[in-house]
Amino acid sequence: MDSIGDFFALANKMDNRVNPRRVRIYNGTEQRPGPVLYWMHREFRAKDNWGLIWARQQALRLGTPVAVAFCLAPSFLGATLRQYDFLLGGLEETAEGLRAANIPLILRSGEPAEEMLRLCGEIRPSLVVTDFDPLRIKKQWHHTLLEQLLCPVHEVDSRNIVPAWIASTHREFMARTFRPRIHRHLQEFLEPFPELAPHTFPWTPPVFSHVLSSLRARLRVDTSVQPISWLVPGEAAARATLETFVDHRLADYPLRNDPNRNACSDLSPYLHFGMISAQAIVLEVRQRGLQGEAVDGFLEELVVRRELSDNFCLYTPDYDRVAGFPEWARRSLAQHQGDPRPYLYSDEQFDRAQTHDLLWNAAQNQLVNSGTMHSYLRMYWGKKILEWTEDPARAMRIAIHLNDRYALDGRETNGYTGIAWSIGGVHDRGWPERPIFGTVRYMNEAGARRKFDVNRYIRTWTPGQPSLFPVSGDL
Ligand code: FO1
Repeated sequence: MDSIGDFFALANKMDNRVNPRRVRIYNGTEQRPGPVLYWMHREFRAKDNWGLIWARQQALRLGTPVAVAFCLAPSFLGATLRQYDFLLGGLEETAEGLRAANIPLILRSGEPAEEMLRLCGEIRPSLVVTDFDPLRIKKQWHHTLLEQLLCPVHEVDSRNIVPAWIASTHREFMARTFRPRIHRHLQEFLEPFPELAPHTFPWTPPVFSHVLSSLRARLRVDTSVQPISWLVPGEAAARATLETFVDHRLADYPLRNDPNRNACSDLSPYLHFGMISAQAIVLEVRQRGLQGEAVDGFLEELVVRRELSDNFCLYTPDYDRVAGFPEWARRSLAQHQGDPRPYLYSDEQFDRAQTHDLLWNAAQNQLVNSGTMHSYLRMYWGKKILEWTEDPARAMRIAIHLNDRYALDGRETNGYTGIAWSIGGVHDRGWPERPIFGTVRYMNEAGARRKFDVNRYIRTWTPGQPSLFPVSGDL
């Protein structure tokens, strides 16, 4: 087999239920004997995982064993015990799902790309399959691997229904232009997942792996942000949350802009850690024959907006900086750089929810105490940080820091994109010009009061008030 075309022809010939257009091939197609290794670093699930299904199929074709590897990074973009606790809390279940398919989960710890190279030196794989992830740090991991690995590396997009490189070959500036691209490709890519059948060739190569309990002991992260207790991590809990949402809350989804109603899906942390597949969620909703405005709104968020976030981070290297804003917003914010700022707050005052604005403080308290924040309030919260800092660069730094530190779903393309929308008008249009914001959309409490009972939300999320929501620790 000497060409990519031959490779795909062969892949198509075998009972290939993974669309090869979900796979990007690096390091050629040269394959020596050896096991297949799937490095799982974005999609922490055994079920409905295209990268895993592809890796197993390649191992079947090669007649070799296949294993999955997870490497615990000593630190990861400011993640605290809260996020690591959730991630590790789901891993045991995934390990069980893999074991049932005769596929070991190899646990390592250290700098992930370096540690994966060490593992490859031990097992000498014929092929490494890895998760697509457009974040800068992941591109570095991927580059390190490609620099030193001799065997082919297959990158599989298991996050998006329509692979990011298929949905668009460039940065999209509005959901309006991106939406038709997604809908055009759904026919091809919104297909059911094959079951993960037990693998024929048992894993024999001797290889070192931590036991999961010892991984926790290896954490060197900030433990002052406590784990949350209101959401159970793992694939089964993710599916149960989906069932509950679809059965009882999807109908209320149009009310999602009311932070006092628990109308959100609570699926965002599971989607962030890949404990559930967005494609599986869409298939579930479709299978139930659910339709209407609520379903359309939910699917718009789950598919178009999330895949637009991957598009933004994939094609905008500065996705977490002012340089990533659209030109009109960057220019307008710069023109208003000198505008007087009636309020300016320090990092600590933001972190401790000590601003003059009770609504903003309540939103910050919800983030700190529950690890999540209602999507409407995330917009308000980000825009006020722009208003109360001396420049957009500092606003971006603070918003990203607080979101990554406290949110269960921080460090996610969706998060970076949402913050860039709030502060820098990404995927938004220009609005009537005003101080500080320029033509970036403005939001204020009066607008919030037209949407929901602000006083009730403030009571819920202000220390000392009887809280209606389950929170970890004291308010
Ligand atoms: N991915 C890893 O491969 N190893 C880690 O130790 C790790 C820690 C981690 C902590 C918090 C967090 O939000 C993400 C973390 N990730 C880790 C990456 C992560 O799974 C993905 O990058 C996200 O799911 C983004 O999709």
